[in-house]
Amino acid sequence: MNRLNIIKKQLSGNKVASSSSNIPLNVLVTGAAGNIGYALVFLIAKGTMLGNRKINLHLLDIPQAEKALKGVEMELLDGAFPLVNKIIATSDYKVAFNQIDIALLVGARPRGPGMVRADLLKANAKIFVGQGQALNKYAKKSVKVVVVGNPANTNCLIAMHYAPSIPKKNFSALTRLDQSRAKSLLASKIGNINASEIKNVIIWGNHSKTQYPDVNHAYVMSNNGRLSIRSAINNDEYLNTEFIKTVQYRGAAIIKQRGKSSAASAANAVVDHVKSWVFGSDNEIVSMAICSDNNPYNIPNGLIYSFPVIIDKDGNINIVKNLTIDKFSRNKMIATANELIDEKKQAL
Ligand code: NAX
Repeated sequence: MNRLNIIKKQLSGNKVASSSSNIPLNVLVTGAAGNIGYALVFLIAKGTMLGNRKINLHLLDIPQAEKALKGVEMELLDGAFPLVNKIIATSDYKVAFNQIDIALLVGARPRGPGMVRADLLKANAKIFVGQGQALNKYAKKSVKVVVVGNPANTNCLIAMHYAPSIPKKNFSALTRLDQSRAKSLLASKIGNINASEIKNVIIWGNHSKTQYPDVNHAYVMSNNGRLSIRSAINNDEYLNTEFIKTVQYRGAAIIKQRGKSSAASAANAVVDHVKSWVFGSDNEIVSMAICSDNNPYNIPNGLIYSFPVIIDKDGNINIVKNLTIDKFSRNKMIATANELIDEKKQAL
């Protein structure tokens, strides 16, 4: 055996014994050269999303963004991340979607000058038809899909529609950022507690200004056990008006301050969403927009609608049943469903 072969043998002997958890997961990030993509890929590379699992990062952007995408790839390489097995930066769907385990569909067309919402819906519908077809053709059938690009719920619906070979339960859109925003706002209103101590806040419906952040089932732990958020805050007028509006308009408020839309907080929410889906939500209610077929709250079928869910350790998503819904909540849940029905009519 020559010296090179001896070294190779020694090196392979040093590798961790192969087990399913050492097979790298293929993670796709679309719009990887964009605002959110730039924050997200480094969180993933560091292991924040999938723990110790090795990953192959598939980075997709449009040909016009190839130069910037190359820069992101170079920085990822410069991070020398131990968990990153391979980086594929491309504008080719066939390469990007090949055998992926997780699809983070962040890239979308922003609203341009003179564009009305209907134009935006149509422009993005085209993108998500293509990405749905690519999922159908090239991804693993077990792929977990998270749509972030707006209008996220309807884009997700389109992708799901064009990927009939992948189970509907594998599709989701992000409302975790809205949930985190709501928790943080409640924590600062109560004072002296951390947002993570607020449990079971629900986001119903669309990731838009019609979303309904619902605190009726939320609580915080006190010395005497669970204290409902309504008791802790003791101001229903605030909770039924200003609180809801602040969460609904938080995205716009960030744009006003930064001159750009939320990026790091959105990336953080994507990580939380996937983490809950892969490792379970630890019996806590979290919100994610999923297919509304046969849901227990009489929301029309055929939408991607944000529900309260609990996810078990095997990644099964279960909508939390039997929550009491008062008239105020019901009206808000219907209003946001109606917006989704309208978007669906325009986009499909
Ligand atoms: P940027 O405009 O910074 O980046 C978007 C990236 O997507 C660009 O690099 C662009 O070239 C790329 N892209 C466009 N079409 C593509 C295609 N067909 N395939 C692959 N890549 C494509 O936007 P950014 O701030 O990163 O936001 C991305 C999307 O997330 C937007 O639609 C935004 O509205 C949405 N958001 C969704 C949130 C949610 O909670 N669901 C919150 C944050 C954010 O507003």
